[in-house]
Amino acid sequence: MREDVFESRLKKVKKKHRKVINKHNKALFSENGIYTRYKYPVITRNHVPLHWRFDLNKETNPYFMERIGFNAAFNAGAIKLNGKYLMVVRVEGNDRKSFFAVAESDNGIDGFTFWDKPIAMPQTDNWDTNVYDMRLTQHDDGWIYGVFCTERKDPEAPDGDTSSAVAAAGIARTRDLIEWERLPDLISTTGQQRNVVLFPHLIDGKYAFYTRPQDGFINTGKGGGIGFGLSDTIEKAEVKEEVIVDAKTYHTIYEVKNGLGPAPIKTERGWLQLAHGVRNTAAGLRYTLYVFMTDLEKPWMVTHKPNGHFISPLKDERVGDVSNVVFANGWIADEDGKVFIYYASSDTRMHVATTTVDQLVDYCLNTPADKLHSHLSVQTIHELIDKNKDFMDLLNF
Ligand code: M1P
Repeated sequence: MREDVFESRLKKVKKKHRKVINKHNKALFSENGIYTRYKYPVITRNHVPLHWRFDLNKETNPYFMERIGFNAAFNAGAIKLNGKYLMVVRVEGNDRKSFFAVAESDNGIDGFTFWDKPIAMPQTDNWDTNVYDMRLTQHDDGWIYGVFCTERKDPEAPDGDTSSAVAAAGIARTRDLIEWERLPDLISTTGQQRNVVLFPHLIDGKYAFYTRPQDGFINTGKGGGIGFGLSDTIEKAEVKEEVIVDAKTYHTIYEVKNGLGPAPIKTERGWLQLAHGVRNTAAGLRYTLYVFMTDLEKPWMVTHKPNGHFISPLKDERVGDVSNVVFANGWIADEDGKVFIYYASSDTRMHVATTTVDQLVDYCLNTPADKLHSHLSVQTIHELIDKNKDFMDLLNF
């Protein structure tokens, strides 16, 4: 009897898993023409390898029950290495601890499979309680850096407060995403840090970080938005001064807070930047993605900023562990100019959207900016209508 249970469950679980991994993705028609969404998520918790979940020994697991459960697979950093599209995924166990694991695909849009084991991240003297949202940077110094959020219980929390936490930027480096060297966390004088991204080049001989200073763990408080600062060294990184690159702003999609996504993509016109913006609603916080461009020489100066969101949660993406959220900390620009944007929906699963560097540059240069008032939004629409007046025949059927 027991033998039957083990074997039949193993067979069914294997079949289901294979179906998930082998699912062919399908490009959807792009209504906005800016990027293409895909039908299926690229990574979900169902992609987690079976040997991470099940004890495969019939003697010790006669009912073939799951021993370790996984809740979500999201907020992945991304990089192309040796011709493979790689995501460093935030995998979250049922125990609410997240960790990093590499998933690989040949074409960037389907067939993502996890490497054999999750990353064993070395610890500093102050152990991480939880780690997440790694941004990968292929730096000029030859290392691949992973900058991520390390979260620990707030040592100042009053007795009985088992929730207050402190967020800081953890830093580790690698050449192959397998062996990692852990460096001390970023020291910043502006409070807690999340969404920290290492810029790929030295500036004035210093390491440069995009930051997101915040007074508290959830609320950014006086932390004004996406910041930028320099550090003399990476081995003991410290940002003594931060300038605000992109401020949170009243009645925009980044009214409550914002944070940079992946390391920027260099183009002839400037650095392409992908970020998330957060606003409050009666249904809770809403996270959307936006794109802007910064100056080539002064990557802390915004040169072009299209209005509103670039990607917002749609259909199934809207529901998950933390609903109404899209978040991105990974993208890959191929040699031919194709861009793969890896975004997570509702803190649950990973998706891809594809576009090109040219399209993103065009989007930045030619999408009107947010003029921050309804009547000015109407004025912008009127301008487009006027510009179109000699071309209206094109809309006839
Ligand atoms: O739950 C939505 C996101 O919330 C945080 O982002 P931020 O620091 O900008 O508020 C992060 O915990 C992120 O992982 C999460 O997806």
